[in-house]
Amino acid sequence: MPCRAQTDRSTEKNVNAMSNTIVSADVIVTSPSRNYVTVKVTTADGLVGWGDATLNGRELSVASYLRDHLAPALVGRDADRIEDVWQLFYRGVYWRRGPVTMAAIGAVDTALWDIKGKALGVPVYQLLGGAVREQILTYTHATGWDLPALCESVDHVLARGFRAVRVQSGVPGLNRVYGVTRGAQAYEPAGRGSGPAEETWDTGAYLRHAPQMLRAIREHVGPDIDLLHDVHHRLTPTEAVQLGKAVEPVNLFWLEDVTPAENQQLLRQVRAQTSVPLAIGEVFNTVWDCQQLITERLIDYIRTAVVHAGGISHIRKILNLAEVFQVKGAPHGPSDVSPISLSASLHVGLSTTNFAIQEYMGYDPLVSEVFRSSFTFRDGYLHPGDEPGLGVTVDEEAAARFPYEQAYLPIARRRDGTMTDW
Ligand code: GCO
Ligand code: MG
Repeated sequence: MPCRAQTDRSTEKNVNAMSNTIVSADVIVTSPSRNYVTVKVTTADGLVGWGDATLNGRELSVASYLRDHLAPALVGRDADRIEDVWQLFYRGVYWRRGPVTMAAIGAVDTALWDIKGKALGVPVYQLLGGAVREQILTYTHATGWDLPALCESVDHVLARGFRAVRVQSGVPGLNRVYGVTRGAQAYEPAGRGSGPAEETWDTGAYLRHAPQMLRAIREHVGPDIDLLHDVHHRLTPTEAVQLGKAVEPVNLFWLEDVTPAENQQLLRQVRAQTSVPLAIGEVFNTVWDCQQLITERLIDYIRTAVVHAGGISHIRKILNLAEVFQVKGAPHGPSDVSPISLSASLHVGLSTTNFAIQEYMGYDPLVSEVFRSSFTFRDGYLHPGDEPGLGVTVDEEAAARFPYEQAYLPIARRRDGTMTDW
């Protein structure tokens, strides 16, 4: 027998044979008020799918990962094989997980779901099993440097129809605080420029202030409004217990990111000692990052987002695991998650039983010049709309008018200069 390589023609890719063959995957980086990274996947018969790959402060790394590594391997593949493409980019790379990789995979996955919806003429939530609810409960942010400003901001949010509101305020003695603006403008943490802004952090000052602020806001809104608060990874488990106990009477919807969650077993202490509901997970990228928190029920809400946790396919796996343990989904939805990702989250939310609430920070008006979205907001609830696919299109000419601008998230130091978690 000749020792010669044989070509099995039946497994060769035939680009022209299938109309759903991917013919291009392009990356668009645009900055209508803030940076967004978008992937555009096109099939041979002209269907276009959009995916969000925005990783705040590290946008270009994901753009490069997509352009240099995923796009060339995507061309020629069958757009119908969403799960297989996901596995290809997850397992086939050997170097797994991490925010850059998973945002890039997530964008491709989202774009392929968009294409499948368009190919079949149905909204993506129909492909995910159909609606299990009529609309999706949502919360937005209220922010005020002092209590009167915060109360005013809360009133404004309630007047817009929200029934759930995240409240963040300034801390006496600190100049800048996560989630808080000094004026009426929306909070945007990423600062344009060539390096990160520095903030000073003082845990004692925060712990003295936060419980009274939350008590005052509960008094202001009465018992029927859902109140949430984001600690943004700042406390040790012991400090988290102190805060949790102090705010139990406020009856919060949740306390978010009380500790940096790398050491997940440390959350056991917090769970054992306070009944305050906990939400964690916006910086997680895979089901393996959430596994312990979910299976030990160390949290009540898992916060992973479509964009940062491997797309629609993977967030469904996370939420399905969470359902078994009575943990609910509550995806991250700041302005640095683009309307594509928000819309994808709404399709998941409409069709997933244990989906509790969607964060909806809203967008600068310039964002809607680039992203045309069909989702609607009414009386505190969102709906993704019924357009085939995800219901978001990108105006590429408008996107080109807003070139990328370098931007960084801030960093935080304690009063003695030590770097701490922002
Ligand atoms: C939230 C988040 C955000 C993040 C931001 C970082 O709960 O909405 O904590 O505000 O800080 O997305 O890019
Ligand atoms: Mg948060």
